Amino acid sequence: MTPGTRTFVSGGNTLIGRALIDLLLEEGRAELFGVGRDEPDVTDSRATEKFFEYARPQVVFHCAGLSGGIGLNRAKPVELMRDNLLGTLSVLGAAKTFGARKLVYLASSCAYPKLAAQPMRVEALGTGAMEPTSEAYSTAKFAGWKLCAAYRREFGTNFVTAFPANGFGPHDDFTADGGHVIPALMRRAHDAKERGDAELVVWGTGAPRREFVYARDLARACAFVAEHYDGDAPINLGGGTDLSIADVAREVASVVGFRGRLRFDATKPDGAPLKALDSLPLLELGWQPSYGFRAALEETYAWFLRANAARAVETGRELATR
Ligand code: GFB
Repeated sequence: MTPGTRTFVSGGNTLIGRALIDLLLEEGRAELFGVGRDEPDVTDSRATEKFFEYARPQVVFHCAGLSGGIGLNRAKPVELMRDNLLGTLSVLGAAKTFGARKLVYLASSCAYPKLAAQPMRVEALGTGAMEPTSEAYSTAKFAGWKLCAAYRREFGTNFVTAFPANGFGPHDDFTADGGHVIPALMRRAHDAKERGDAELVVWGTGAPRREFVYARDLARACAFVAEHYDGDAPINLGGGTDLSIADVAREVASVVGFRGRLRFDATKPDGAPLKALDSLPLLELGWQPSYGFRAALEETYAWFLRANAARAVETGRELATR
């Protein structure tokens, strides 16, 4: 990708989409279209076609699609599935119609079978039942992969599918009930510290394990795949840190500075027991993660504090003008 490569990143408001836009802007490696308010509502196929007709992106990263943690997946399966299916149909269709030379579709590690052998290899996809708590969303992400494969087969389009590990970082959903484990725990540990609470509740048993990759590393991996991978097979974006949820909770509490005790609430769901990815194909292509887990957590919390302060000022300003 060069400074003149016409590029569109859908989902500029998503964790990875935003990190990817920031990366491409910082490195000046693309001529970006559809950033911020210019991004079309990709669940509206007509608006998406109109945008592609004007922007004519040569490279497309399809990161758009509502996502959330185990809480949101249990509460809003229809909205999650519908939003992801509509967006993927629109963007892949428009990318084919207007001749994008490369499209990278971001699926999700939850599309793997719940009990897949670890670390999960792409050959395991579709060989067993998915984790029930996120099955609607996971099926939509799985369908996106299959649609990419169908476009490749029928039209020879260079659409590749990437399965990222659990991402975290700035611009994530930090709501206590809707966010993924790291942002949700960070928000709750911060509030507990501010209130002087004696304990912080962690959902589930703490026993499940997850592989975490910092959003800036996932963005770098996406850009790397756009330039170096054209294969039929999907590719895992991992190489991150494999931790138990209990260890994640301890790390988050330590970074936030919450000194109380952790209480594990086993009435909340654990979700998939393990979710580590086999990312050897990506690593063998020459990509390497560049952030350590602790440093990435600290950078995320520093961003959270700035965003929180800005929001407090904004709210304060609103209150003052009432
Ligand atoms: O990150 P998470 O919500 O999603 O949960 P998944 C990971 C683990 O963290 C589960 C535990 O075992 C949760 O029980 N956990 C502990 C918490 N405390 C909390 C908390 O305060 N909030 C949350 N959310 N979890 C997601 C899918 O599965 O993986 C998404 O639901 C997406 O659709 C994502 O695919 C990549 O990792 O279990």
